[in-house]
Amino acid sequence: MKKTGFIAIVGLANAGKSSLLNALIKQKVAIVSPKPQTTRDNILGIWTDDDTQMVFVDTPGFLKSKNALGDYMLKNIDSAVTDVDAILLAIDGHDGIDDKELQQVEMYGKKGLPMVVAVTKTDITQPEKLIPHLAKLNNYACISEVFCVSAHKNKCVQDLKDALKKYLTGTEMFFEEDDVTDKSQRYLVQEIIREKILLALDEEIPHGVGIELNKMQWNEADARWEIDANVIIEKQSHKPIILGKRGEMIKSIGTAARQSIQKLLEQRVYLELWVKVKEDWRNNKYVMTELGYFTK
Ligand SMILES: Nc1nc2c(ncn2[C@@H]2O[C@H](COP(=O)(O)OP(=O)(O)OP(=O)(O)O)[C@@H](O)[C@H]2O)c(=O)[nH]1
Ligand SMILES: [Mg+2]
Repeated sequence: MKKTGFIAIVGLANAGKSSLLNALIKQKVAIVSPKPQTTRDNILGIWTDDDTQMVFVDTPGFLKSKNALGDYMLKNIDSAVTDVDAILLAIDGHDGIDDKELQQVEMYGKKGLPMVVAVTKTDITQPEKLIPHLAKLNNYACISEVFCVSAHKNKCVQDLKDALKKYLTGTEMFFEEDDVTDKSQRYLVQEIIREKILLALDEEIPHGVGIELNKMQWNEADARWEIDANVIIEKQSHKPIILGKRGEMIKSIGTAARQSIQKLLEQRVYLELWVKVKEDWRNNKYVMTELGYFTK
């Protein structure tokens, strides 16, 4: 009989949660970028082996909400930390562990669930600087264990996974053996396009970007996927920036996205992107719903 269960990965924006999720399940299901608030929805990453099925719930980073999309993201975090067997709190250790991180420990500690802390990005952290910060975590009885990990260098990720097994409380499989996520291919394609925009453009613009898939069709004659998507932006003034001089910016975003989508689908891809303005959509529940950010 397998041990099975759910583990929520939570933490501040940019803490390295999605990178850790991908490292834990050895597959890229969640997009990653240096910009805070990259993840908007809860994404399941599923790991199944001979004796376990661990379902990790990657969540949006904890930040103050500024609009309806922010409210939606916070609701996602709340819903992730109920009905799980354990909480995996990601703390970016490379700048030290201070009040804002310790507030997270206190906040999630109140949930009364086993809590494991993953101190992330240790490949870029100087150990002698980290040690006094780690000592602060000893004061919290709500922390069951602490692991210093690096998703990039795959350091201690397996140890962390082994340790998490003991918190699983289920015995029934929740997903098929070969499932790696609950998200559809369409969702993953949209996210890849958003990731390339996050990587290509400055701070403000990507936060106001949503992706709408108009078409995703297999063309048998040409043996390729044909994908057509709208890149929704929230301000007219962002349009020339995202298009770039002679359309070069959107073209290079399209090329990067196409290459990643080809890897995902393991087939040739033809991708067309259209930039559309929907003013202030992050406060418009109708547009948000259209883009897949369901609000209730
Ligand atoms: N050096 C190093 N950088 C990392 C590591 N893990 C994540 N990062 C970087 O940290 C940044 C944020 O990573 P994400 O995984 O997107 O962080 P997140 O917590 O999911 O962020 P949000 O979804 O915005 O809350 C990216 O630039 C990653 O490449 C790591 O192990 N080492
Ligand atoms: Mg993330």
